[in-house]
Amino acid sequence: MSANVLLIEHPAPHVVLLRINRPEALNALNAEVREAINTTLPRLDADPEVRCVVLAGSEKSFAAGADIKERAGMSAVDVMKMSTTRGIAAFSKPIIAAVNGFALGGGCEYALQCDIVLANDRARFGQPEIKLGLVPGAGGTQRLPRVVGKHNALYMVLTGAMVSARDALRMGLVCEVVEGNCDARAIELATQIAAMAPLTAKLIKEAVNSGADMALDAALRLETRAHQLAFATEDVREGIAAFIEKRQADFTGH
Ligand code: CO8
Repeated sequence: MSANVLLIEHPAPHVVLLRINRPEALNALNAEVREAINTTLPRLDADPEVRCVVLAGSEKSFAAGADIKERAGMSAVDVMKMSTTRGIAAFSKPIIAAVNGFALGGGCEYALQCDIVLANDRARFGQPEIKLGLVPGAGGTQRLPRVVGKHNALYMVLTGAMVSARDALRMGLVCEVVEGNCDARAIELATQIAAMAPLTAKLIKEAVNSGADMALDAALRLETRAHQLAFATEDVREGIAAFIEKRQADFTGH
């Protein structure tokens, strides 16, 4: 595996920025990129110094989907043997997608697997698989409707049309649209999140993500347990003491 298809940057304390780096192919997600993401994220998950991750691409493209040239001629068995995309969805810490330019097919699905999605004003989101005769394979028929609703999702997956950043914002696929380039804003948000109590951030993320797949009653019980568990951390003492003493909390992750 060549080292540079996924650049690892450290733009702020406790923040790691992963940059997909195949600009010549609009950051198409070939096996090398997918493998790099799938092996790097578990390492960052286990590193207590890392509290928040930004996933970004290049100026023109976040990721233009699976590498179509690599998939040409593949059999169903070849596709079954390929590594899956659990990497992002299984990451337990907050992860922000900074989408500049294209987020298509697997690229849109990678953004959907992140917790917060920012876009620049030139971003284009789409699930063009149908134009290739393909069914989306990393959440386009499942996560997308849960985020934007059935009708917006079916519009995207059945037409393959690209939607603008503004339309993505309207649909709830994106939280914020930034003029120019959204990397700096993503790093700013990540820095803000990295200053919070990291174990609490994980509990909150788990409650939101796991709870979304449960009946409300069970999900509320999950939230109650997470709420109670947070009281076992030293960071809760620190957060409450900092409030009473009118100072900034210094969370240590304990
Ligand atoms: N795969 C391979 N190469 C690509 C891809 C891609 N997905 N997208 C762009 N490229 C390459 C082009 O072939 C071209 O290379 P070259 O110069 O060697 O010919 C280079 O990137 C630049 O692309 P264009 O010249 O086409 O640039 P344009 O600005 O004219 O067009 C588009 C940009 C509209 C984004 C266009 O490139 C395009 O339509 N790309 C394909 C988008 C697409 O269909 N994506 C879906 C792929 S299928 C998929 O994602 C299934 C997901 C299953 C799960 C996977 C989990 C990872």
